[in-house]
Amino acid sequence: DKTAKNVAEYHRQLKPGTPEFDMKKDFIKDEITGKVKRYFGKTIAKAGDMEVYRAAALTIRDEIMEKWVSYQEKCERKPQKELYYLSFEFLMGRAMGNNLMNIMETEVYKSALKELGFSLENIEEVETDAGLGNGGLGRLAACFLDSLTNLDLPAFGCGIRYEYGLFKQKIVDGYQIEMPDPWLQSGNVWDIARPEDTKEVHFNGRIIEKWEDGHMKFEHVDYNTVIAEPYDMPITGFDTDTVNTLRLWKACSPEIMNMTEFNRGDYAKANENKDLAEVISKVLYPEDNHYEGKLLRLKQQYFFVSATIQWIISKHKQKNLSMFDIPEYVQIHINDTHPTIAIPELMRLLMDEEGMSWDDAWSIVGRTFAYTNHTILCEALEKWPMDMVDSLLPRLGQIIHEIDRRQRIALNERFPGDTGKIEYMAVISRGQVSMANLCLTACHSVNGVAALHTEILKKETFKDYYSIYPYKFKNMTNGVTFRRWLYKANPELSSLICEAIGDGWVKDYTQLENLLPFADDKAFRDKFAKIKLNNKEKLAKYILDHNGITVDPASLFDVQIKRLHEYKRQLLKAFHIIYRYKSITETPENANKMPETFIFAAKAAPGYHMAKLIIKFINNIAKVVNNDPMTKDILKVVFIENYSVSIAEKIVAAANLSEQISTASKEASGTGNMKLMLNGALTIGTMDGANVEIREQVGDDNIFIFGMQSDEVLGLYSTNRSPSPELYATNMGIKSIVDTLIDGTFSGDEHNLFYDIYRSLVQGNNGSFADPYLLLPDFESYVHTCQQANSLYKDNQDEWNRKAVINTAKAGFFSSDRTIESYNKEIWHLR
Ligand code: T68
Repeated sequence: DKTAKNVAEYHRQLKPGTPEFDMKKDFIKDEITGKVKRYFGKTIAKAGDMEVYRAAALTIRDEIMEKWVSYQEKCERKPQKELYYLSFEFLMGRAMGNNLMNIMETEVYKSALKELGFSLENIEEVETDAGLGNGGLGRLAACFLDSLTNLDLPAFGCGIRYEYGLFKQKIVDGYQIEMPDPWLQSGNVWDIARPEDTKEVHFNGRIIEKWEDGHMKFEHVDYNTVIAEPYDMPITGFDTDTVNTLRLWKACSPEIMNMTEFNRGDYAKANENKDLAEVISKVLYPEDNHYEGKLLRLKQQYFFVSATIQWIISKHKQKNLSMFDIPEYVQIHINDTHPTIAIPELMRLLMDEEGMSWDDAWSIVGRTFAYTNHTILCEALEKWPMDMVDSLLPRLGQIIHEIDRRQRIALNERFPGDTGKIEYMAVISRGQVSMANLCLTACHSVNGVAALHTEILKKETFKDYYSIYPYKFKNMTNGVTFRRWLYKANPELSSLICEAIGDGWVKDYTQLENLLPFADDKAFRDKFAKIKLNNKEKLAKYILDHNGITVDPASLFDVQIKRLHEYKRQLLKAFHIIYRYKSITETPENANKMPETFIFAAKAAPGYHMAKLIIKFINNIAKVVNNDPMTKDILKVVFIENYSVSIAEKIVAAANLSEQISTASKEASGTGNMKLMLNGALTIGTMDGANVEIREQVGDDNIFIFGMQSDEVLGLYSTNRSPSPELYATNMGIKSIVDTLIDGTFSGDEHNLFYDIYRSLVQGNNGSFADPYLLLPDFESYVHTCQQANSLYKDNQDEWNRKAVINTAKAGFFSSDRTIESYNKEIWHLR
């Protein structure tokens, strides 16, 4: 009986030592051996890891396909409301291990591969990460797909199938070098082309308006066509038959090549148009929390959004449902403003293709779309020049102008004569369209990603909109999937937790708190600590292999892993390391000699000068500190290159201290903070983003909080006077640290190497606010708090371990399952 339920039950019972296990193992061995032969023309004895990876992945895929097809059929039989999560980025990482975990066959594949002479661990390492995202925003989308599936909610992720993901980072002589990431080059086992769902996307051209049957008709002519080809990837859930879909669109040219040019012998010209179309899905923009009005980026946005909305409408029609019922069957979520152009695109299709009136279309749009904001940094707010929109997307330009016109009338009624406010809130102002304002106007829901962030949106960034539409604003604190970030990334700790409280927590995050009493159990704490040590030993080996640096697994592993951004303040951590270095070398008799390993991993946007300079600074500090005979056995500084999902999985399990030290108010939420807490790291952090809620969960005694609060920071900015130049001039401790930027301590002969960092801190660049991220005002409080953490680790490891267990036990709230439950309850109302 192969009903879906029985298949799941069967996998659950697949225990080593049973006849079912052995049968399954033999079946897997046959499948892999057969595939290696059929696809690669080799015997298993001659196959390499790559071939075995592909054969194993295809075998796993076959199993998933069965479930995927049944699930799709089930959804087609009984139409229900579905979610479309539109995101410019999906940072999925590796799929094989995650899928094996989800179908509960890790053990049987491990034995099968072992008997064939391969190790599952090595085979998993062969897979390239799907790195189609920059950082938090893209990884959040990936965690959400996992949770949607685990909660059995019908959902589609929709985005772009970039040919090149986020660049690979190499560190050469301390500098970041970017290399392309051709992740599809050796073929992607996990996605399936769906040519039958191909869509056309039209750019440029002009609109002809004409009266027909008493209606104005808008005809788009002289446009350029790009073909959107969808590729679907199955999204499996843990111990469930639900399999959702990630649909990524690839851009193709409608013409194979220009035959006239080809026949003339001009091969370059023959391919010109083709290349122009295909460049759209070529590469992911590598900037996070930063916006630049590049035409190609707008093309990318419209490309995937138009294809997606066309597809949603055609599916809706196939179900024989009325267009007026769209909001009852479809929710479209916009992950930050990048897919906002979906709003006028749905207006266009409803009016121009389906013949609806403006008011009807606007009402449907307003009940279908919801928007998440991920940042309050002004440099990240998207504003497109209206003339660029008008020329690239002439019909959408008209629609946006009309949205703006109508909204201005409404605003004028509400705030008569307040032109300043109206201009600030307008969809189009000063020749630019504000994507955030378009979302705030059109969507039925707007949310921030942590409590503090949502409050700032309501009180500052979007306060005028909040005054009109208070009911639209919601807080949805971020979360991470426990499957990938604990169960898979930290198998030893997971087993220990399962021994203590059973395995229900893997799917039901509320059960993790049952671990809390074990914080008071000495034997449990010792086991917990032993596992942390084992994980640190593994990471130490990785560091030795990749950086050639020996680190002591018994030292405190102090970890800061995230994108490199000035507001995240990796430089503040660097200053603390310099402080420690100076005290050991200058006053060795009084200095704290507790061994510490400082681990950084971070990519900087290729065009972000300051961020790249900070990477070089950290690497230069590492060189000095790691080799100075006075410090080399106490302090180690390690910069792990090419930070990515799969590298994060190795680091989180091994961290003792989690650095979450952004300038208060700047980090919308953070999610690395949650992954590290979940794995039993203590947080040292500011009252920023979700740190505030981590503190609420664990209590003041189980977290290290320091620095200015967000209202103090915002207050300081509003005075327009930076305290830092004076602090530098009057505080000798601070001065001596800052001066290492210019006195050659870490720059050898290149005297001016770090001058730009120095200037930005003590003078400001061209009269701007000096030290805009307030490192100097927070420095002493930070050093003091680092010392507290340090002393606790040195003097009372058992107490440290108790706090670590409490952190894991209290992480339940930060499961993305909780986040998705709350989105569903308050925004989407699926099922
Ligand atoms: C992050 N944002 C927030 N943006 O910085 C982080 N931006 O606090 C939050 O936890 C996370 O989102 C999830 O909510 C980003 O990651 C980007 O990557 C990005 C990409 C393109 C353009 C702008």
